[in-house]
Amino acid sequence: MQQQWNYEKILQLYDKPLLDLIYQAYTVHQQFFNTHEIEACALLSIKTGNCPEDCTYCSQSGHYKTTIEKNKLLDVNTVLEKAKRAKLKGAKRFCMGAAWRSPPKKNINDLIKIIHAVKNLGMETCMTLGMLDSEQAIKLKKAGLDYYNHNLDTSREYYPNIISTRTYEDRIKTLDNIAKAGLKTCCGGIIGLGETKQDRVNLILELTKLNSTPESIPINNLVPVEGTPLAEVKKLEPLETVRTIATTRILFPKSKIRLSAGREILSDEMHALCFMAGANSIFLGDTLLTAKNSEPSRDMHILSKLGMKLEA
Ligand code: SAM
Ligand code: DTB
Ligand code: SF4
Repeated sequence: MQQQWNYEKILQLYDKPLLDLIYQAYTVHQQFFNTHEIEACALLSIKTGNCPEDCTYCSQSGHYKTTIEKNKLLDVNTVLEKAKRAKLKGAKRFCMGAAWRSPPKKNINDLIKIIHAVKNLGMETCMTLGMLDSEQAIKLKKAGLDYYNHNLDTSREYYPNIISTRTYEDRIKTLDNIAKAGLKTCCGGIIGLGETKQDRVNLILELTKLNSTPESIPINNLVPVEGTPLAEVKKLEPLETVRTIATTRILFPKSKIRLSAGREILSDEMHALCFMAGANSIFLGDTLLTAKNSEPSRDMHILSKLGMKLEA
């Protein structure tokens, strides 16, 4: 847990003149990372739709009428083929997501087989399957899982406007179970949910209060989905994304910060600013879980224009 931060100190950083903030973040970034390299992770939805949770941003919630194709848990060979393709394209970690409140008992053995198969390719594995108790977390760790993604999503104050079926404390409990099992934590949030600047600052503050510092911090920009309550929410000013990333970089100098969902609508120049502000990880591939991602050929072109490359 980081002790020295409070709301006022984080707000002071967040509110700095933008170029000073980016400069400070870049200076911190240079101390711990090669700033010319970006980590590439691939994403696959291994169980899609009919989720009992009511996350107001999500295409997969059973509470809303969206047009996604729903799927039961994919079989191990289908997952393996997708992982092989992702590896060939340069992804070093394979992240698998499932639309569950928590992984059902009957699926645990299949999940273990999937972890073994992807690990055998020499890839790192990450899963995001909803809430975990300590026994589930230990089983996944024993199977060889490297990372578990579970986001706080937004500030504690704004959270009740976004999700009612699981609490902030439920999320923190899962994050504790993940860390205690020895899994690496991937934990961040979404911006552009209609939250205020204060909420973005408070989300970052909440991340500093976790018992275990996340190794990976995804910053998702809302991808608005027709049929969900947030489909028409007012677009976030793009430079707020840069401020959020830069502030997070300064507070978490050693964590990977992932410019996650919502890159498709960001310009090449915005990508450059986000990388300068300290983002050093992306999802590479045509699709995220259900939404379109930025085209891989475009990503490679942006990196080449910036004199950057994918992490080996
Ligand atoms: N179902 C699992 C859970 O929520 O715990 C894992 C998958 S869920 C899709 C993982 C994260 O993706 C969410 O916590 C949220 O931060 C992000 N996400 C989901 N839908 C999104 C959207 N439409 N736009 C941006 N980010 C989104
Ligand atoms: C995370 O924070 N972002 C990823 C990953 N963790 C699993 C998911 C983004 C989902 C974007 C919307 C979609 O594809 O449905
Ligand atoms: Fe379910 Fe995850 Fe979507 Fe929430 S974000 S509705 S838990 S799939």
